Amino acid sequence: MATREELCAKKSEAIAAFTVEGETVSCELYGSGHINDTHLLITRTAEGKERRYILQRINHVVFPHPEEVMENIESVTAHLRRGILCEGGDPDRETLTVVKTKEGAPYYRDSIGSFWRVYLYIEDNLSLDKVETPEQFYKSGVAFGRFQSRLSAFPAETLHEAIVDFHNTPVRYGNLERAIARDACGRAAECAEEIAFVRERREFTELLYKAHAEGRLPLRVTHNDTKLNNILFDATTGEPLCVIDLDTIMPGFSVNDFGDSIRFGATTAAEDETDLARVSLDLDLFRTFARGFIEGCGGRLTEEEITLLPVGAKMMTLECGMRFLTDYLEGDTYFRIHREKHNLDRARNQFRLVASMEEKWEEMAAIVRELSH
Ligand code: ADP
Ligand code: GN1
Ligand code: MG
Repeated sequence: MATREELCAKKSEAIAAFTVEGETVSCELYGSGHINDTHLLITRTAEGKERRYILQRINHVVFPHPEEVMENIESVTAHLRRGILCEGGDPDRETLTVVKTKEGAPYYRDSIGSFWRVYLYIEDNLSLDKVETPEQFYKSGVAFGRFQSRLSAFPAETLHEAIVDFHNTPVRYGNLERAIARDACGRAAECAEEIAFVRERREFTELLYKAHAEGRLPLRVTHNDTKLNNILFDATTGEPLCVIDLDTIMPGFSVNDFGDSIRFGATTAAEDETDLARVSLDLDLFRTFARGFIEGCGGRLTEEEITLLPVGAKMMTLECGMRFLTDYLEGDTYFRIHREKHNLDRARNQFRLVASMEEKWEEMAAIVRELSH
């Protein structure tokens, strides 16, 4: 494992490999993603013009085949660009632009085996870790719905499965049981309550896969990581500008894209809030986002998919909690943590949100029924 210092040295090696304009002015860690090492790279050209880029070290423990991830991103963004151009939009701001290496590749592999990529920095953007106004959340629903509908004609069979079984909740359940059985860090005893909570919901984890097997739920090309901070807003107009973090685009269920946004955005507290009394589902935000998402999907969602939207919300919240708990039991090797027990705090928070959804289940169902007419 390389040290942070070694990685810093590799950063310069990586920058030199790409066709970025000008000389480096600065390159600092940026944003609040849990997975990749993201840097804002600022350069200055010979004419004195400042240029900005996003330089990322792709987490290749999480993404074992970064070259396949980049192949997916290149073909998906090419498809999106064509659609944006047809609609008279600006593809350089409304989708990600991959900057190539001097050898024409979409990524660079450094001398210690880390993978790097560069995107054009999307200027004048606003990145949100928390919903500020209901209107904003409604618009993010439209944007994620539209994103899915823009990809409805994309040939799904050409996509690599970037992370196998990423949102296969029954498989995630199995992973958790294995982590409990191994108890590699001796942490299972302290998580007895959380483990019991998940076990009581084992059958629920299978619900969407059953619906799919029975032909009631189609596979679509989905984003699979629809957190609010994976959309950039236009800082001037406040409109959603660009869906980012395209690493996990794969065939999946529409209701899970809906659900992950609810998990992160329609809660009354941050994902890692430790005061659980502050964590609950905000039904107004749930309604607002559902309205936007259904609208953005442009009539493509089936009635069954609309009915299953609340299930998607609970599924993604339970699954995310299970993933945080698994990572805690395995010694925090997947999600970036910023304090001790961070993953356990996140898991507890997500399970509290699941419980809140269960308390408000009838209202959630009534809202989507109402919106489907
Ligand atoms: P992670 O997978 O770790 O979440 P992301 O690709 O989402 O990584 O990037 C982390 C953050 O960096 C984003 O939430 C966003 O704030 C910022 N970011 C990423 N790409 C761009 C871009 N092209 N232009 C501007 N900001 C970006
Ligand atoms: C990760 O990459 P980021 O921070 O946008 C994770 C998501 C989780 C999320 C929880 C590739 O998202 O699946 O829902 O953290 N991404 C990956 O906040 O595992
Ligand atoms: Mg992200």
